[in-house]
Formats: sequence, C-alpha cells, structure tokens
Amino acid sequence: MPIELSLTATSYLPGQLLTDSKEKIVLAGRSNVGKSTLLNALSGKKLAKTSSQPGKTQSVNYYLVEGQNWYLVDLPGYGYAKASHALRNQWSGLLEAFFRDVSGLVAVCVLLDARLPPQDKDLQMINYVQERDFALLGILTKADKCTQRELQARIAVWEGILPQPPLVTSAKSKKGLGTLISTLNARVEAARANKPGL
Ligand SMILES: Nc1nc2c(ncn2[C@@H]2O[C@H](COP(=O)(O)OP(=O)(O)O)[C@@H](O)[C@H]2O)c(=O)[nH]1
Ligand SMILES: [Mg+2]
Repeated sequence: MPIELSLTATSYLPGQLLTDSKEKIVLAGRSNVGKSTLLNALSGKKLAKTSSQPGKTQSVNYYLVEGQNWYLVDLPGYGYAKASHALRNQWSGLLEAFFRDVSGLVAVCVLLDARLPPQDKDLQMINYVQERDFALLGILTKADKCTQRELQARIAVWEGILPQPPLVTSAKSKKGLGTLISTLNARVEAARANKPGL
C-alpha cells in the first residue's frame, strides 16, 4: 500500500521552484497539522522531519511518486504565530511565487486538524485556493484523537465549507491512507486524460 516517494528538489527561494510541467498535487496546512507525519506514513519511511514544535519546514519540497511519475509537493506550514515578521514574509513570498508560477497543478490538499473547528488560517487557505480556481481537497488529520461522535460532527461542519466531503485520515492508525493514495492517483490520471493533444 505505501507509495515510494523520492525527494527530488527542495526550494527555499522563488528562483529555486521547479518549472517543469509534470503533474503536481500540493499538501498545504497549518504548522503542526500533521503534514510531515502524513508524508512519512504514506511512504512508510521517515522522509520528512516531524516535530511537536511547529514552524520548522520553510521550504517547498518536491517528492516524486515513483512509478506514477508525478510530484507530491510539501509546502511550508502557515500560521506559525511565533515566527518573526521577516520569516513570515519570506514564507508567504515563496507560497505566492509557487501558486503564481506552478505548472501541472492537479489539486491542492488542505490538511485540517480533526480535533479543531475550522481555523481562520484554514479558511483563508481554502479561499485562496478557490479564488484561483485550483481543485481543492480537504483532508482531516489525526482522526485517531477524536471519538466517532466528534469526528462525525467535524465532518459535517467541513461538508458545509468544502466543495466535497473531506477525506478522513490518521497517520497513527493508518485510517484513510489507502483511500488518500488512490484518490490522488485518480486525480492525476483524470488530469492526464483531459490534457488535449496527448
Ligand atoms: N495522534 C496523532 N498524532 C499525530 C498524527 N499526525 C501528526 N501527529 C502529531 O502532531 C504533531 C505535529 O506533526 P507534524 O507532522 O510535525 O506536523 P507538520 O508541522 O504539519 O509537519 C507531532 O507531534 C505528531 O506526532 C496522527 O495522525 N495522530
Ligand atoms: Mg512539517
């Protein structure tokens, strides 16, 4: 079930972002939402540094999905309250450049902490993605930390906000990881099938 991910490029500055047109699916989310842990769980390997201290990933990381030939792109976490202004500006500059210049973007996954009600930063990111007409996929993380009842209530709230119900995942229990992988591959396949002239 795991997918093989190879870190192909790490970009700290806009000029280092990849410009090729290979399909890309982005993982975005607030610091500490569980992005690095999810990447590691998807690959069954320790690829990305995880931390209980948020605000560590400051680069755009491109992971090639081996065998499928597309990139899973790990964006810097947003909304780390303790980051300096200079650092926050550097991050948002990198994100702006990424979304302005990206080629082959198939979908943006916004990771959402299943324990929390919608946070301002989540809603801002969702708006940002929708304003630009990028395909959006909500992914609840840390589902193992919620009771079934809490989870159902959280899903219902997100169903009122997102264009489609969120996928529910836990890196700890592995819940939803197989569905997530097949959903992402299917999105890439659909994008390829729709490409005119190929
Ligand atoms: N229980 C549980 N904890 C998780 C899960 N995913 C991440 N965490 C914890 O959440 C914290 C932040 O995770 P990390 O992956 O570093 O977040 P990132 O900042 O979004 O990359 C760490 O302490 C992780 O162990 C999960 O599915 N279940
Ligand atoms: Mg991280």
